[in-house]
Amino acid sequence: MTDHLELPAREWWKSAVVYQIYPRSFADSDGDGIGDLPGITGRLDYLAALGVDVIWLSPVYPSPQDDNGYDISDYQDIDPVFGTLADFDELLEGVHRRGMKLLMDLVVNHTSDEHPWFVESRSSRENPRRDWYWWRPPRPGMTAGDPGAEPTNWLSAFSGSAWELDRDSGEYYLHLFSRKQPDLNWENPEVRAAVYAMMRWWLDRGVDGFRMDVINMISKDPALPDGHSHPGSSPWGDGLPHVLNGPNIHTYLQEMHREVFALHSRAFLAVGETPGCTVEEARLYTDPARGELDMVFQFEHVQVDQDGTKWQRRPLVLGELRAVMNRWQVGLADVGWNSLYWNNHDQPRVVSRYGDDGPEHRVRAATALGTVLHLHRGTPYIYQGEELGMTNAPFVHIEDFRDIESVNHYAAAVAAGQDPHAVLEDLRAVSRDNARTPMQWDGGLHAGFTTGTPWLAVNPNHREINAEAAQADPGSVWHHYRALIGLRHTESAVVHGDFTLLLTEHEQLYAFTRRHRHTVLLVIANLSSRTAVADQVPDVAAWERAELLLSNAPAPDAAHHRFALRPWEARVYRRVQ
Ligand code: TEU
Repeated sequence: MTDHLELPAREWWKSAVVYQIYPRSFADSDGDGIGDLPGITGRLDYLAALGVDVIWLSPVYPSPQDDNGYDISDYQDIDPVFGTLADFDELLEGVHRRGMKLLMDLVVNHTSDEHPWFVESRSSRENPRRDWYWWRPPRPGMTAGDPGAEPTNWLSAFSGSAWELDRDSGEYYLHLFSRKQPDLNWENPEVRAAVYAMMRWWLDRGVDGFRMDVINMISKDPALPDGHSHPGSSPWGDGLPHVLNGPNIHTYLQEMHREVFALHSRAFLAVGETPGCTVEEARLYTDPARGELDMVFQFEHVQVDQDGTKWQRRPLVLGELRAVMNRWQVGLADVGWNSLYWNNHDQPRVVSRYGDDGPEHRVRAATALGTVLHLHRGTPYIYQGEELGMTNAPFVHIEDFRDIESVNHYAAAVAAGQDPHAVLEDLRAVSRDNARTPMQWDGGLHAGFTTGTPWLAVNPNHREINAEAAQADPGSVWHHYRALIGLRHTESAVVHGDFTLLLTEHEQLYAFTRRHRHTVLLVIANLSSRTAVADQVPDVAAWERAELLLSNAPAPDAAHHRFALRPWEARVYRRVQ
């Protein structure tokens, strides 16, 4: 980070760009077809050349891999498939030596069912760790195992009931995700103390903070009430209102801050993944005076193309996306801080989802979307391959998918009578596996990801879309992302500037200004595959004469009589007033 941006040390992350690595798919060093820590270490110079400041590492802890590592069986070691703690220490040293920081993925809403804590908890009703998880008897008047005997009518995120019967004890345990991911009971102070001790252990090892998995789910409504029935999927009910942003969430986060982060002089980064979080709640989570989180991942902007669940797809309406992004910019303008993302390991590739991934427009669309995102106020997160304009994958059969969420949804939807072809279409569009195909390093065998058989098929378009080709091409998405990162490190208006949305009704253009002291930036992008006229921009004549700071297309030819942008063209102008 550059101190001329005048940031207090504890807010270093306001001028940082974070790069998310999904280790399983990033770089394989030992030929087993699965990415690993030495593979990441071997690619640190690539990340340093891109210019990112922070690496967020998706889980590499010991895990049965039921949910690709988000089911943890030991919080203080490394799964052998990814390497060893010595490999981790070598990676961390390499990250720090290059002036970067590293965040671990903290998954403490739930453990694996193979974690010793759960193994003990399920061993008997009298076990001292029984209350470390959510155990409940069958619904009153019903027999364990009978349909509907589950303690609540909640659906899990991965299909089926959120309760699993343990026949030995005749009780059910709660799992908001897979049945191999039992939810920890954060009401129990012993659970909280154990989590905090583990967090301190990683900070003492030198990590620089955490991305906190579904952290706003750790406080549940202790009454565990039934949810309102899902339209068309009864008898199941929606448990989310009873597990999101629960009654003790702020108490727990403030306690975590006191028991973990406040004990160190270093400035860390704590970013919470908070599905279902509103702007109002984010103001509470990220208000620095409250000592909770530095920023959150909200989900509203990655749900504007959905009608209810992610499988109920509808076309993107630019105005809706723009309105959501604006609401979050305005809502956190005076307190708190935004995270900025389009992609992660759970979301389809944005150039396929909100852009145009055809050969004619893919590069422009990817760089236009990147420009819009990175010029907002907040901390941008780049997901591996986004900087290459990687696209969704051409999955064909259900056997091509690996993600538990997708595989379970297909089985449940087809069993419920849905057309398998239609369900496959939904998977092709929004399956999390779209984000998890191996990183495309070069145009050779398996895209240079592995010398073995990749755990998930490499996208065949790696022959054209790969890091080697992108770094050699000044007009690539990679070089544009590098320029965006550089702008954040040098232009104080990108970090500190206010945000004013323009052209709020335009169907193609996304435009806004960022103003800081005497500098004003105009960001304008044509997020469509047709030319767009932009002469309604206020003070357009002055902007036409302004300095063109960054663009994803050759300078507009002088013949242009009007302020028009070509398909997927994005520009950043600067004026000093
Ligand atoms: O995701 C939580 C979450 O909200 C996701 O279930 C998301 O809604 C869904 O994947 C959209 O399709 C976190 C992790 O990012 C995810 O990979 C894990 O599967 C999940 O928690 C359980 O740990």
